[in-house]
Amino acid sequence: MSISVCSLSGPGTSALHALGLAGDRSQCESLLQDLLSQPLKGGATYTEFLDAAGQSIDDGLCLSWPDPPFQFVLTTHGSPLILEELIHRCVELGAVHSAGSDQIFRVPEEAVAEKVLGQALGRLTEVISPEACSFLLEQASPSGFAGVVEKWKTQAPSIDEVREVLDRGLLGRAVMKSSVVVLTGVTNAGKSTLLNVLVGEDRSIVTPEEGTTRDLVVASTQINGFPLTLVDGAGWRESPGLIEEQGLLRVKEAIRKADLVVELIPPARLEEMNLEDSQKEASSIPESAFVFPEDVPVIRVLSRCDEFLSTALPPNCDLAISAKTGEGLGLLEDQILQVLYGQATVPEGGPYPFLDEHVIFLERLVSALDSGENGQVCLQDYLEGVNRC
Ligand SMILES: Nc1nc2c(ncn2[C@@H]2O[C@H](COP(=O)(O)OP(=O)(O)O)[C@@H](O)[C@H]2O)c(=O)[nH]1
Ligand SMILES: [Mg+2]
Repeated sequence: MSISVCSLSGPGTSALHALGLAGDRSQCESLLQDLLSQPLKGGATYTEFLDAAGQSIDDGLCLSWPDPPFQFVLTTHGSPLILEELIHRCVELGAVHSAGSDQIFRVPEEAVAEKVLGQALGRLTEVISPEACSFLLEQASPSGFAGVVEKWKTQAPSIDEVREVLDRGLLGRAVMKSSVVVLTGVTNAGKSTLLNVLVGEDRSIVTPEEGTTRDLVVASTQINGFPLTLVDGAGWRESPGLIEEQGLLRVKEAIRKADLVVELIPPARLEEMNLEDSQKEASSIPESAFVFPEDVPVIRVLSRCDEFLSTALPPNCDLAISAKTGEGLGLLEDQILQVLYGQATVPEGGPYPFLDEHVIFLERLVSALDSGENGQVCLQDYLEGVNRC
């Protein structure tokens, strides 16, 4: 019998799994007579899939498939175990398990580079915003990164053209990879409240008691389509307890690795900072607590601004927010993206390398072109996964 069965879906759990039956149509139909509890109907048959003992493996659809190489596509619930059992049953009934990941949706003739196309479509399941989905779909299209790579296969690019695409790498990768933003400030500055608001759920405990947060709280969110990892931890204060001191060490370590620090300065702290030096000595937190590494950008924010009596922004703050009323939060979000990426919206229009390996490939291509080659070897090596140039 010349029937092959293969999984059309990725590994692991998902909403649905699909497998394809390819080969001679009448042979496929006779296999299905044993596999399905229902007789085949025209386009789609809702049915149980039966094992050798006639027990149901799962229920799902058997679709008569219009395009070769498949004759039929079976959909099941999303467990990899069901998929495995169904493939096993098809093999019992005479099919050959083909491990090849045949594409269910074939790429059109004017196809874009399949490698990049696959990377873009494959990552659709990972992103959590509509903006990032649109971005990936565009990168998979002829006008996206997949498209330029395809074009370069037949028309050698100029070095300037490659450099121009390479320059877009920071923004493109930002859509796929979280930057780490650490929230810092004195105790009760409102760090945990802000984290909860930005994430949209209560991840960090909030109380009026100083020293509430001790361990680091790490939470994922997205702003305007850019994924971000937010880190909240212990706040600075005079004579912290033993556990808090440990917590502060963790905050310092997190700051060292951060892409950005958002320092919250509540009105009470502002007053303290405005005291004369001689008055400060008695009670204040050491200034050294607020020294950040030079290479980590800092946004200084007046927090709890609903409690601030003046309307003028203090000179040492970039903006004012209230996590309670929501004032200034949109501005803060935009500012975070501006500082990290130079713009607050996911890029649209044109090719953007979106993986680290794209940037490495483009850097190699630039140096190949720079040394007088036409770049085809480098391009081919990248597309075939060879690590030579
Ligand atoms: N009025 C006002 N209170 C706030 C605001 N943000 C936080 N708080 C309150 O300040 C206290 C400390 O907040 P918390 O988020 O735990 O501060 P943290 O120690 O910096 O994490 C809590 O009672 C919060 O309800 C704000 O924007 N306005
Ligand atoms: Mg806290």
